[in-house]
Amino acid sequence: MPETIFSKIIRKEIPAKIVYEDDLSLAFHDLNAQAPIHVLVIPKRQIDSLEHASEEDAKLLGHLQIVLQKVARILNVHESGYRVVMNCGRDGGQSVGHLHYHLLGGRTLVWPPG
Ligand code: DGP
Repeated sequence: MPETIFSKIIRKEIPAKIVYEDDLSLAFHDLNAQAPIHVLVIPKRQIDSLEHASEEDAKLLGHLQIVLQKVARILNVHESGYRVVMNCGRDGGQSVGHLHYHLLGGRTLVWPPG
């Protein structure tokens, strides 16, 4: 599938406020923040969406969740709490075709989401 703006962020061709990086993943602040803390955690290898993930990606997806935990600690929302969201497909509200987790925190979040 065609690459997205996130590939350019991974290659540092366009700037992003990076919170954490390792060989497999990148975490950076969302341009369109919906909460005081709103960070995206993405795999460096493009998977278009959760629907495009396979059993071979299970370890990578697990790694991304541990990265979310690290990001929460780096940004000091690990005790107050936070929400992890992954939008998938049109009805899920996914706008960028490169799988990503949203980490939202820094305020009390309502449920259910819109
Ligand atoms: P989603 O709607 O779940 O696909 O989320 C995509 C998010 O990506 C959305 O919250 C806005 C964010 N975003 C889109 N383009 C950029 C960009 O160039 N830089 C950053 N930091 N975030 C972006």
